[in-house]
Amino acid sequence: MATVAQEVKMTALREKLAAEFPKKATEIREMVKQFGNLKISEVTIEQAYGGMRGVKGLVCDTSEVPPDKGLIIREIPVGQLVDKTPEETFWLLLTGELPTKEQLADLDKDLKARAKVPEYVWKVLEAMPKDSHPMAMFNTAILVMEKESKFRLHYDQGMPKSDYWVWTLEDALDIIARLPEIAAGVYRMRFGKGARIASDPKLTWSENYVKMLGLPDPQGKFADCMRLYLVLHSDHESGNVSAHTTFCVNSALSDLYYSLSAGLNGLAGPLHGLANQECLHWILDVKKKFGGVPSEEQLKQFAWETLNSGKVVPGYGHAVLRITDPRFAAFLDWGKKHIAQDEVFQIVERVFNTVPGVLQQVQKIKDPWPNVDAGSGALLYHFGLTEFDYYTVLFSVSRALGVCAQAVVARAMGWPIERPKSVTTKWMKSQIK
Ligand code: NMX
Ligand code: MLT
Repeated sequence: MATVAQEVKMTALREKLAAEFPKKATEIREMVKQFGNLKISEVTIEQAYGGMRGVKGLVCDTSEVPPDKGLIIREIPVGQLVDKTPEETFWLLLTGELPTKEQLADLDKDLKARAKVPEYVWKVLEAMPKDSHPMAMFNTAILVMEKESKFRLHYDQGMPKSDYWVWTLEDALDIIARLPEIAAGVYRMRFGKGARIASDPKLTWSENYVKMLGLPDPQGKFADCMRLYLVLHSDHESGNVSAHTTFCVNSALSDLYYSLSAGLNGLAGPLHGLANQECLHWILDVKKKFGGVPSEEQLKQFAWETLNSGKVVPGYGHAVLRITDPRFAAFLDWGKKHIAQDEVFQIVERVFNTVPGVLQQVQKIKDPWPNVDAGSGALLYHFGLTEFDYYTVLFSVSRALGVCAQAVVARAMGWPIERPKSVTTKWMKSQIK
């Protein structure tokens, strides 16, 4: 069998990781050996039945989400990353540092060399029912490419455990490089937008995604909005459904094609990533009902109507956060700068000024503040991306950066298959007695 050194080109990214990962793995091994018995969390009956909320039982080094601060990627608050590109963010997630100009250029070149989507992917998508959800199409495309997995190929050939991360990184780069073309292809196919548009080698990863979507963008503002969008959604530590599912499936050494598509199937749920499409629906319902931007009083009433009909107000609340999500704040800032006169955006602003006051009156709601999904749809809508069903695909393209980085780190650290212990309700009762 050929060695990794013979088979894989030594890019700047792999060189950096190859230098860092062994040190980090040794450091963690030593810590576990010395302090492995130290307690870091306890679990109550309420937590066991309540979605494990607040239980510290996972490790994620790519990012953290303190409830009173929001997303911090490798010690940089997300609010300080709003001028970065998704590629820079991916490098940061993996290595803990922002790339130099040369390192970034090397990553850009590497991604471009891997970007071609196999022809059979389009055939599979074309064979799907015309009214398939774009998320079902997108995730099918990722899964159908599983035969390309270099991790599986080398696992079957008996690669040593020390090579797991290298082939996971190879799969991650192959997948990430192709996601813009796949996502844009799904958009054009699903919504009858005409033939696919070719990428342009002179553009960046996210600029190409925008180009291939084919929406008019004469001043490049939509491209800038998407750059920000793809940075903001990239990671949110590892307890959220999409990250945790990807991590769990990957821990069985299912390759990234299997594990990423599994994680993104979780993102397709309305309590997770699909909330962005639900949220814009809610905002447009407001606009329709009141014929434009409503008064705060009208909005309060509308929010109560939603709550009293047993529905959630989409885009508000969070399992971890207890403040306005800094990702929402970043979108709001961007919108104020670029599309302040847009009516839909103005409704988003008014909702932000009104709805938390309503939700604060509902005792059971722990976080009345907006999350990442509360404002993004209004920006997309402004630029003519009006097909709500597609919004979670955009979230997926971005989330792939974080969950793929998490998988590479996990394989480099040699973490085992995930297998927490479950108990029965009878056992719970026996503890009470
Ligand atoms: N509107 C109405 N009810 C809410 C809301 C809301 N925005 N947020 C929480 N609640 C309810 C929640 O349904 C639960 O009710 P019940 O006990 O009857 O089931 C109760 O308040 C307690 O929930 P929390 O402990 O505050 O929240 P939890 O951690 O369980 O759930 C979310 C977090 C995000 C799922 C929840 O706040 C929600 O459903 N929000 C609206 C949907 C949304 O915006 N999701 C996107 C999350 C971000 N993302 O991109 O993934
Ligand atoms: C996310 O970005 O994954 C969401 O905010 C949900 C979460 O963190 O639980």
